[in-house]
Amino acid sequence: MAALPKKRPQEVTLILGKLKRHFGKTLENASMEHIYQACALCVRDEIMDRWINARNKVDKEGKKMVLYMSAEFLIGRALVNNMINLEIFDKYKAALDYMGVDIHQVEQEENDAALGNGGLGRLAACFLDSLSTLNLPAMGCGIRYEHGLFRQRILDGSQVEMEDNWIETGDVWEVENPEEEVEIHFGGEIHEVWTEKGLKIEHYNYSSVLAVPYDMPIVGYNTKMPAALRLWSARAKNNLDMTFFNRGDYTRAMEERELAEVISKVLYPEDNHEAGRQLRLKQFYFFTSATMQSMVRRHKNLYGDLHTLPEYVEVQINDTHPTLAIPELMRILMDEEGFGWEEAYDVVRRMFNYTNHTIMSEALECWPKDMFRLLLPRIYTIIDTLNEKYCARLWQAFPGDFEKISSLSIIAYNEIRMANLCVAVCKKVNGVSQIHGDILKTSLFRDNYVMDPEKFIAITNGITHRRWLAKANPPLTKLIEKHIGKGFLTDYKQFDKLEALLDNPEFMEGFIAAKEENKRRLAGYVMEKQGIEINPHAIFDVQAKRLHEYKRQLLKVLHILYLYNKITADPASFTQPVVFFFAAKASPGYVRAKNIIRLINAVADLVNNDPKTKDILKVVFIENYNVSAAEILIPATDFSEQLSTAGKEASGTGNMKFMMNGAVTIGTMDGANVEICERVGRENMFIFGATVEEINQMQRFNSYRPGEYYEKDAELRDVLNKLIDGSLPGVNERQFADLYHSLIFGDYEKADQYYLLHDFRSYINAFNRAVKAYQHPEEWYRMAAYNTARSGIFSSDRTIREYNDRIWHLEPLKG
Ligand code: CR1
Repeated sequence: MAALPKKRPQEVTLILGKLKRHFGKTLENASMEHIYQACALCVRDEIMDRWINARNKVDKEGKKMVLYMSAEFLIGRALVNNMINLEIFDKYKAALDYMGVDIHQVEQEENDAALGNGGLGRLAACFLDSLSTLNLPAMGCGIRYEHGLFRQRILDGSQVEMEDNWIETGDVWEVENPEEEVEIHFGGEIHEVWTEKGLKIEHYNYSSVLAVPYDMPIVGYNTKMPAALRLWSARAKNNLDMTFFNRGDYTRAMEERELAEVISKVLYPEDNHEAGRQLRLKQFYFFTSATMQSMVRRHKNLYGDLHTLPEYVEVQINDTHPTLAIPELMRILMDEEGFGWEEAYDVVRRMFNYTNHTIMSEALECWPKDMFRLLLPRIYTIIDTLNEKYCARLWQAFPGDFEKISSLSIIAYNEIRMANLCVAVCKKVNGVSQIHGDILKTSLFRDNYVMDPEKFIAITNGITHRRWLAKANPPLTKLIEKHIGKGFLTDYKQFDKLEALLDNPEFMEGFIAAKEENKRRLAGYVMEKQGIEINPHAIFDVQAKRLHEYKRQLLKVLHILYLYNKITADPASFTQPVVFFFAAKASPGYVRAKNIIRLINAVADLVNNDPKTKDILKVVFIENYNVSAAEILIPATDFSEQLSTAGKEASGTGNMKFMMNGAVTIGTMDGANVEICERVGRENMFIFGATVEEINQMQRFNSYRPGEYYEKDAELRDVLNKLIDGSLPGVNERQFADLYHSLIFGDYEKADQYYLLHDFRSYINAFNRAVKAYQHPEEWYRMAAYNTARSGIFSSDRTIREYNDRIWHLEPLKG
């Protein structure tokens, strides 16, 4: 049948109008980037009315709101996500089709807004989506880094970092609000002066930087209440110093500006690691001070009396990075608003809540006291007083126990410990999975828990199923909608309805077809971006996350070498084709992590080119893992690799994304894997490795001897020797000597700190069980679909509901 002449969709006129007015272009001479910009402007128009309306309502009705403060927001692309949430995707797709333009090509013009490192930043982004979808009044507060997380290239097998420029295509979503700028003060001296009203603190000789807010709308699904993401950008007070300019010293004339603006130039690329550098401290004070100042200004305008702040604002601190908001609000209330200490403290203690995301000691933020005092003299004295008063309380709880008091105090050994400050002041402290919450109570904050048991709670992380299912996995989403309708998009409990469909052949066929389509899409992506051909019928085994020793990408590498040894010795011993995908960025200063990337690529070279293995094993390192790559990788996955050493991964959120997209987990009893296991049962995932208790035991008795595994297990020994015997192509023999030594002997630290050799056999066993299960397609896909069906609870809508019920108590905005 000949296609009927299509009616011209109305959106065509809108897009063409933007092209003309904003860029002076017609469709014929517009670039793909122009078309992206034009579409984004159209979508923005659709958001603005709702956005303004919602904000006015919150103010008028005097609603309480949450400030979600975070140094990181890992947003990704906005265009298609916004279209889906506004339910206008189909219309725009039809309009672009009509114009002969592929919407997915348009989508790719947008650079990811990668203002975060990994799980912590992505969690913040998912939370904003859920807050908006649930119509809860919220604002995300962070830094407008000009350059987000570096782009990664792999050259000769090694990671090379390149500059990110998200703003080039991201600025279409932001609204600059220069009239709301505030001034931030660094350095200088403070003096106490007696006035008629008593003691007053004055701050002299400081240097000033301006903070200018840029607001970005965050559109939840079918929301009445788009949230705002407010990102602060640093600007100099004076663009040019005219004294120097007039003398002809143009470089000096520009200096102040350069020094000021460096504050919001670039995101620190460290995940789960604290660098303790001065610029980072500046960044944190910069955005926390700006946020507190603008919060106070708004409250005064709307309600007048600052004593009522806690009735209108909850502050959630995403890890310790925004902790300085606490002493900063004390400063504003006392030094600028005339509050006394107790009066100010009473406001502050009722507003702040802290989420802990890690127990890794290298990630717990501590600042050198002298550096801190020089940069933030007034904030220092406030923290000092907080510490004094807190120590007095500790003394009552643990009289005479100096050791305990000094371990709990905020300042000790010339360091300021941010986690202790948060625990001392905040009204709730939460872990991010049940097991992590328990570890906080029994180890990291054990003594605080004894003092304030009701303060400590656990709220398991979640992911927004709009981005991670509806956007990332169109074929599966369509299938689900066909069978249970669209209700699940705003009601995660409806995932449960899928369980009944596991016996429905039509649903199951659709499920398999969706997985196959997603695998072909990933194969196309890998071919296009990296020129690598992969077999879409192989098992897709994926480990995608930041590169960290505790996440144990190295364990996966050892396993691949094990399979390689097996197959080259006896080709009949393993015949199931598997593609092993790795996707990971390493912090540029983390030498061992970068060397693991080098190793992955060397192993890829080895197995992908050996005629004995190349049709069975394939190793693919996905370059530049980011939100957009994850959206393609995750829906195509069969085996979700979650291999962290038990007790180390606070939650993990990738694990939830994979599960929801019908991958089956191979994992340790760590973080949220434990809860995935509770949801699907041990028979629907592949658990391996030491448990937290077993590891604690080995640590307590100092009984772990990795060398013994090396000696007793000949296959393991053959694998480890491959690292240093010259088998790996393209590197010299010393390249991986450090990794080899760290596992068997250790040097500065203990050998094999992350228990790879301990868990090696147990892992192989779990992997083999998974392969066996995969070879029975009917049972396999049932298991995969069951994982999807049971994943609803990991929606961040559930998580946000819990934060709201247990901490914030906000009321949703109504129609
Ligand atoms: C944890 O390592 C967790 C995310 C989000 C990370 C990860 O297990 O899923 O936070 N922690 O809660 C982190 O980045 C600085 O700490």
